[in-house]
Amino acid sequence: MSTNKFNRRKFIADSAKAGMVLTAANLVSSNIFAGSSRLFSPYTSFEQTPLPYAYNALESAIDAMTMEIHYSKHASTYSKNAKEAAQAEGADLSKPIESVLSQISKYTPKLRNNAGGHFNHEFFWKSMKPGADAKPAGKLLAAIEKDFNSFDAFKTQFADAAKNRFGSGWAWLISGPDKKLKVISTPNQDNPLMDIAENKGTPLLALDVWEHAYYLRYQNRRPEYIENWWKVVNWEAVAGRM
Ligand code: MN3
Repeated sequence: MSTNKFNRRKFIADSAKAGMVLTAANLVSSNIFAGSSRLFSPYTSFEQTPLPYAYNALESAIDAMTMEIHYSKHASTYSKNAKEAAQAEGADLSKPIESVLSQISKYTPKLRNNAGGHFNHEFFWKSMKPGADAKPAGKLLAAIEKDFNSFDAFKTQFADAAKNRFGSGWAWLISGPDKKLKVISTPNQDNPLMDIAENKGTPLLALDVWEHAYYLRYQNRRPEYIENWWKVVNWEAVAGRM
């Protein structure tokens, strides 16, 4: 384990012990995240990062053409427009995008939509992997069973949030300010890190239910997309965000 990684973990552990409220803004302002340690940062820059698998790797749930258009057209446009809007509005592009999201009410709808869109997609790609396990294990499974009664009850609640989000938006599993796990959904490209969010918290898992995410294979059958999507959820990544 690198020194940077160790220091960050130790900082987070010590801060949690001290009962500090960890917001994106105060983590970002900490020296631990300055300079080269940004390379190891769990935070999101304004730049699009490479997809962690091939376009056709998630075929059991999402076809290659959808992945390619989604990543190389839709998501790359959010990144480009977020940078453009951040520059025009005087937001600091060298800081993680989380710090902009935490005070998004200060900015225009263009930055809200595109910074949200960029963060949400970076988060979404890393929430999936080929050959995923059917369910989580360890602490994450225990926390889900505690807060939703069972893993199946959680899946039903999450799928319902995704199905019932009218129009375009996202379904989320978050850890709320009370540290309880909660299922929520957001409209458009909003997310639970935004100061304007109805339900704020740390995002653990996200599902894109915009039609561009599933229409080529599933057309109007959003529930079928959601059902198949469980096959590619990267539970290790979700657990790592707790
Ligand atoms: Mn999308």
